Amino acid sequence: MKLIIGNKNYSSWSLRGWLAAKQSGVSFEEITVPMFGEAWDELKSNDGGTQPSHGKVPILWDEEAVVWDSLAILEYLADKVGRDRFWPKDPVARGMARSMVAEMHSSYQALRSEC
Ligand SMILES: N[C@@H](CCC(=O)N[C@@H](CS)C(=O)NCC(=O)O)C(=O)O
Repeated sequence: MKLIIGNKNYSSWSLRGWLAAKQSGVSFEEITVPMFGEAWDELKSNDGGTQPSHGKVPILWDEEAVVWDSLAILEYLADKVGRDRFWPKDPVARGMARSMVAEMHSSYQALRSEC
């Protein structure tokens, strides 16, 4: 398994994918790409197929599977190793956890851009 990420300090999306991969317990190769600036633009336009979707990180490769969104990565890994590693067992807590994740994933774009 191979995870392509940016700088974990500046890319919370990358951190989310990395945390999911760590939490899965599956060993993986971590590939950090330089983000932003000319090198990043060059990599995105000339990447040899590591950026399948939209030129963003994180991206998880697992054999023939490629998953390019942090929440999709978490769900892919939950399917792979067991959902109890990722989500609370209690249905009430699980509902709250899913709500928090969905809200974070779909919202706060302006705040994130500002920060
Ligand atoms: N919805 C995606 C968002 C990914 C995303 O926006 N990644 C940023 C990380 S800072 C990125 O790669 N930005 C680079 C760019 O837009 O050129 C996810 O959850 O993985």
